[in-house]
Amino acid sequence: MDSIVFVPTWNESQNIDRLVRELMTVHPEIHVVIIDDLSPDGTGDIAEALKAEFPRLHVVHRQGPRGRGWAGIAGYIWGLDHGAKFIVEMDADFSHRPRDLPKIIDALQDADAVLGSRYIKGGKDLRSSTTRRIISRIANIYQKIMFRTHVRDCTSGYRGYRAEVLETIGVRSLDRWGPAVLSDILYRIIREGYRIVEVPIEFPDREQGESNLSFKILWEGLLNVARLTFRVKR
Ligand SMILES: Nc1nc2c(ncn2[C@@H]2O[C@H](COP(=O)(O)OP(=O)(O)OP(=O)(O)O)[C@@H](O)[C@H]2O)c(=O)[nH]1
Ligand SMILES: [Mg+2]
Repeated sequence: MDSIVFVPTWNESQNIDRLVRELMTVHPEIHVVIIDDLSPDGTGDIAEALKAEFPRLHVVHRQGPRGRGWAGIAGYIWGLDHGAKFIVEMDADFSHRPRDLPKIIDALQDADAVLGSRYIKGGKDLRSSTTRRIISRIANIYQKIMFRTHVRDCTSGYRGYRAEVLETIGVRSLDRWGPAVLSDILYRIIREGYRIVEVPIEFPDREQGESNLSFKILWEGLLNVARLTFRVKR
């Protein structure tokens, strides 16, 4: 398979059906992989049922403790083990718009990693909460300074990678429970000198369902960037 997009899900039963349908429509060949952590609201069952309709849909039901980070790592490894050339990750809640997917895959033709960016020309953070927009801005400035990078949207979770990049940076041996895994990946990609391209995305509020953001996630994100920068082991 050429390209996959994987979507970590936790209680996304209100979004999953429409998301799968839209992803299948926006790209005629892409394989969609749902990485669900046995969501109690039945997201995994809904996804499983959709497989009959969409042969390009795959569902991983993770056992054990849940986590956006571990689900992401499972997604990278799924793509590598299935011979994908391009591996894209995105959220299930329509903050990441399916219609932006072809743009990310196109840009991967000439890049090692592609980030959907809110902070370049044409990109927008459309969320209604000023606090959330400010937190994201500050988190980005902090990470940009710490990693000494030209990347504008370091914390974006709408991203694509060439498979060999993920293999080289050692995603198989990563162990991170939360979304901070995105920093682990970006840090390693920057350090290896890979070519990173940003494409503009609009980032609206989640359409349905409940937020997973917590103080614990923010704190872990802050700490992880410092750990990486100062090369502190775990
Ligand atoms: N598999 C898995 N996915 C998760 C977990 N936590 C969050 N996710 C998914 O990761 C993606 C990002 O989570 P969100 O809840 O949208 O986090 P956010 O964007 O910071 O916050 P909101 O948009 O306000 O909800 C979504 O697709 C979630 O369903 C988890 O523990 N396991
Ligand atoms: Mg979200």
